[in-house]
Amino acid sequence: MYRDLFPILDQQVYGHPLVYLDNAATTQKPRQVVETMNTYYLSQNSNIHRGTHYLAEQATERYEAVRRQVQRFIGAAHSHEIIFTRGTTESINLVAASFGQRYLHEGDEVVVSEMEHHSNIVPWQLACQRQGATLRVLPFDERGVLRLDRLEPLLNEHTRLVAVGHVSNTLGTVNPVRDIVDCAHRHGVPVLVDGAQAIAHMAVDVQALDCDFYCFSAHKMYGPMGVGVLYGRERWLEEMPPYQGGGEMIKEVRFEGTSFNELPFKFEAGTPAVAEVLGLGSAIDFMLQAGVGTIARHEQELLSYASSQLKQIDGLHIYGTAPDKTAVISFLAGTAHPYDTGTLLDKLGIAVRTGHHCTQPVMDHYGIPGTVRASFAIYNTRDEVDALVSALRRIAPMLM
Ligand code: 7TS
Repeated sequence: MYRDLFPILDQQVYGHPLVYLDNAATTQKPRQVVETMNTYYLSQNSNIHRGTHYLAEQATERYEAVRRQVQRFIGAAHSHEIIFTRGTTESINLVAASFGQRYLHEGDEVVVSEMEHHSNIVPWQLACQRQGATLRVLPFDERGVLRLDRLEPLLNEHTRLVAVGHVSNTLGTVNPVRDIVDCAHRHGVPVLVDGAQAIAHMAVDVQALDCDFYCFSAHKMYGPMGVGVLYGRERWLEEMPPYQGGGEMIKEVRFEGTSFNELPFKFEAGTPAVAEVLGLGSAIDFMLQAGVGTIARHEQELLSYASSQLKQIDGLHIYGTAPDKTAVISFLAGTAHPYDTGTLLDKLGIAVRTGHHCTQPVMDHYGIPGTVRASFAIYNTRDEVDALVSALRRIAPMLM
C-alpha cells in the first residue's frame, strides 16, 4: 500500500530487496513532501514575516497556513499555541528551560516515567540541577505498562510538572495519557506529553487529552528532518519567558530593555526552517489522504501478525507486551548481542535498529544491554514481516 509514493523503498541492499523496519527512528518521505520542499526552493524561497514583496508575503502566508493546519490536526484551541521548533528534543528543551526558569524552584519536583526517551529525561535533569529541584520517576511493570497506582503517591505540593511519553519508542506501549493528566490536574500539576512516537500512528487531540504541552517531530510522521512542534496551552506560553533571543521574537529593542513579541513569535527567534515547515504541511496532507484510522488499522494488523510469527521462533524474547501497543517490536534472539542480530539482518537487506534506543533506564529495568527493534509504517507489508521472520530463522543457528 502506498509504496509507489516512496521511491526510496524500491531498491536492493546487498542484493536483497530493502525491507525498511526502522520507522520509529525516522519514516521515509512520500514524493509529495520532497516536491513541496523542492518547489519552495526553486520558485518560492524568501525570508518570512519581514518582507513587503510578493515572494516574502507568499512564503509567510504558506508558513502560517501550516501553523493553522497543525492546529486543526492536533485539535488545539488557537494557532498561536503552535510553536515550530527543530523537533521533539528542542520542544522539550524549550519547556524545560523556559517553564523551568519561571516555575521550578529549590525543593520542587518534576515527575517523568521510567520508559522515557533520553530527550524527556535529560532536559529535566538539567533544569532540576539549575533550579535545585528533584526528578522523581514513575515505574513500569514487566509488560511495559506504567504503574499508574504509583502516580498519585508521587504527586505533592512540590510537584511542578509531569513529563510523560504518549508512546514508548522501545516498548511500543501506549500510555493512558488522559488518566495521567486527570490525576496530575487534580493536584494542580500540568502535564507535558512527548508525542514523538504517537503522532504518526493515531489521532491526537490535545484538547481531548487535556494536556498542557505536546511535542513531536515531523520526520517521524513522513515529513522532513529539522522541524517539529511544541503545542502549549496559551495560559502557560503567555507566562513563560522567551527561550532564545534574536530577530522575530521581539517587539522593541532598546539598550535599556527589550519587549517581546506576542505568541507564537516570542518562541520563534531567528529565521525558521520554512521549507521544512511546508514539508510538514505536506506530510499532514499525506496522513489525512491516507486516513489516520487506516494507517493505525494497517499497522495494528502488521503488529499482531509479526508478534504471532516472531513468538514461534525458539529462543526469541519480546520486550514490551502491553495490551495497548503501537507497531514497535523489541526483541532479543537467544543470548545473541542485539548488534550481531542487527548486522546479520542488515546483510539480508532488513533495516532494524539495535541498542538501547536512547532509553537506557528501560534496558536497566530488564537487565539487558539493548534490543533489536522492528517498527512499522503505512508502507510495510505482510511479505516484509515474512522476510524478517525467515531471515531470523536463517540466522538463528549462527546466533543461539
Ligand atoms: N521522544 C521519543 C519518544 C522518541 O522516540 C524520540 C526519537 C525523541 C523523543 C527525540 O526525537 P527527535 O526527533 O528530537 O530526535 N526516537 C528515536 C528512536 O527511537 N530511534 O531513533 C530516534
